[in-house]
Amino acid sequence: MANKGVGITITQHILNQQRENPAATGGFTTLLNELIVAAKVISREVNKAGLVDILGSTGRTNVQGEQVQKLDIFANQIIIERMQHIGQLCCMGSEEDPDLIDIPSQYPKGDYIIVFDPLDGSSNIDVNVSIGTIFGIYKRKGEENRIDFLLDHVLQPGKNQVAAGYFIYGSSTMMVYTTGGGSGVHGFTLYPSVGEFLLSHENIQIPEKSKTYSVNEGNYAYWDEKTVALVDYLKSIDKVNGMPYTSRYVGSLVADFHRNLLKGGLFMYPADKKDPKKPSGKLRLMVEANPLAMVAKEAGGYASDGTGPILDIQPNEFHQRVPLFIGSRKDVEMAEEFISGKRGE
Ligand code: P6P
Repeated sequence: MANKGVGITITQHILNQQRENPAATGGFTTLLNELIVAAKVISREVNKAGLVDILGSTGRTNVQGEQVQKLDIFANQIIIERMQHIGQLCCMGSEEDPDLIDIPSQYPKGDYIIVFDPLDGSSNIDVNVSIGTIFGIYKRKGEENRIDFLLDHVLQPGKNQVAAGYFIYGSSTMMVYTTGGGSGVHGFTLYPSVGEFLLSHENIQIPEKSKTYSVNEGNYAYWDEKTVALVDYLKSIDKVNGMPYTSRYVGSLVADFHRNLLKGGLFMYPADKKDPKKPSGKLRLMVEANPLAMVAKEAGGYASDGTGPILDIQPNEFHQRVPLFIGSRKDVEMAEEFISGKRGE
């Protein structure tokens, strides 16, 4: 049997999407392709992290006050380096940087904005648990170029994203992304021998109801009574509604989200009283909740802050945190009923 082709590459898939958009200029294709180059480089470093001296922390802390792992810095720098020269961005926002990142003056600016968490779940690097890069892409709201005036263009509701997705560095490296508008959610697996992401999960649809919940129950004592009631219900015996659910929690958002996207599940990071400085929980609206909420919605799922759609939230600051309930649509709607007080078994 003659060797068949390599199947559909991510480059081919993006070009096909570009051809379906008469207004497309190719700029978006350039942006995604360079982001993919960054992810390939990050994947290579993550996969050899155990072999070279890039494990362990740098002793620094990031804007979130978290210990920064060397790979965090590396991933952040690689993405910035790959993005800044393409002439498609007016600025960038990273979970690792307190302020917006400008485009160096030697490069032209463009109409897009990319926000990203360069290496989410980095505390799992040393124990070989899957980690990921999360990204969301917006268009600026006008011709403004000066970084001092671009924050207003960045702080847009997640429903304005023109694309969103993630890379997961695990037993294999995958890219999952959507360009919204019913275009679907598609997954690509990196074939190291080819050096390309090949289509492996076309048009991913998340089951509308699941039997799995993901939450860090170590925070139980810090939750409010509505969150306690929800989680207690998920663990109760209610055969009619499929309870108790099984519990799966990796502690790496991309790993937990990806499992639930493919198999169904309810991921939660509720508000808690653990840290008075973080009353809305740990996860960030712009670089974690919004991109994954777009993916979830396009795959038939849903994402809520417990009272309404994540994608409708008007951000007030770039690093703001938000309670997150995301995954199978009916499960998230049930969580909303508990958190909004409409229901409390
Ligand atoms: P906790 C990893 O540090 C992260 O930002 C997400 O990837 C993950 O979902 C969450 O924190 C885990 O937080 O408090 O359960 O350890």
